[in-house]
Amino acid sequence: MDRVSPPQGSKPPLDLLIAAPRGFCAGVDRAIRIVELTIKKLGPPVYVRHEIVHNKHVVDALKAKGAVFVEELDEVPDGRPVVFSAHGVPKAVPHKAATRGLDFVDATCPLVSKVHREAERQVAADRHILFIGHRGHPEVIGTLGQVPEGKMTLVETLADAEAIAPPDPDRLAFLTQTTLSVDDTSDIVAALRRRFPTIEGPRGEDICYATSNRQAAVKEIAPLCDAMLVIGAANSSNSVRLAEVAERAGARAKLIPCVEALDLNWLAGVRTLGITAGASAPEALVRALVDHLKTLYDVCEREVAGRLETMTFKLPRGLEAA
Ligand code: 10G
Ligand code: SF4
Repeated sequence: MDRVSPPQGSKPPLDLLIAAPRGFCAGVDRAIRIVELTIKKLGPPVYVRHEIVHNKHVVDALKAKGAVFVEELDEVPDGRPVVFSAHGVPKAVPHKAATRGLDFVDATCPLVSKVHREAERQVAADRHILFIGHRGHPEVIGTLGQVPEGKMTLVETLADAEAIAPPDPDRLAFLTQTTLSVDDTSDIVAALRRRFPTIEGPRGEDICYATSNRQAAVKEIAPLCDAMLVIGAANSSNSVRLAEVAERAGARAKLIPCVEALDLNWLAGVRTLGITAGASAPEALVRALVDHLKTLYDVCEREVAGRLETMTFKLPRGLEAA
């Protein structure tokens, strides 16, 4: 959809190229719905282990509806329900919740759960797993925690892939975090396949449709822009990757959580500005940014449509009719 704003007098001109797809993915949509429906079904407070998705605005909106966010299960009182975040959790977490008799709902994205099941399958087939991801990220902690200790080794960089010395080089598999840089991951996978020709793994990697579509959309518009703004949180892996992709594609780029964090000096000399949003950033934040820019500039706004997204995920059983 193309939208052109009328000229607005003496304000300086600013062309906006707004990437599509951007913002919420199907896994984020589903995770937020799960918290809302659990509150509706069981009443507040409903505890959520870790930010349901990495966005303060989403978290605050759910807090207002009766969600209480904690980092560890120990902070959940007996008798109250708990939702696990979209990023997934180590196996020990639902196990501990069950031992305590807690009512828990798993909001792990089905595409992350798919990687979890593949990890189990590869270990059952006696393969050691090389897991490509960023140390300390909750999705990485969750996936590492699907198999017994010592069965999976984290590979963070191309240098790691070149240096790693696995126990049996002929019984290997690789898996990846879902929100990585498509280009960096492809280099790492190529190095692993070159060094370990019998390694098993997905055809490309486990980067999800939403991550790769948002990166592709940024690659389309960044070369046409003087600068690019990415709406998303600093702890949002997929959002951080979007700013990196924009920089590499030739646009000065900045990740900001919301319009209030925008430093107007940063826009000095910018005639064409690209805008996108990470998979956990609500569209309202994009609209607030565009609306603010319209008060300062004579804005000509155009959405540049990339790959069409139609993905939706089913809700967990018991919540569909809540
Ligand atoms: O990009 P990350 O993994 O940091 O998460 P997010 O909450 O910012 O976005 C949604 C993506 C996930 C839930 C990870 S699969
Ligand atoms: Fe699922 Fe991808 Fe969204 Fe993560 S970014 S929640 S894997 S759809």
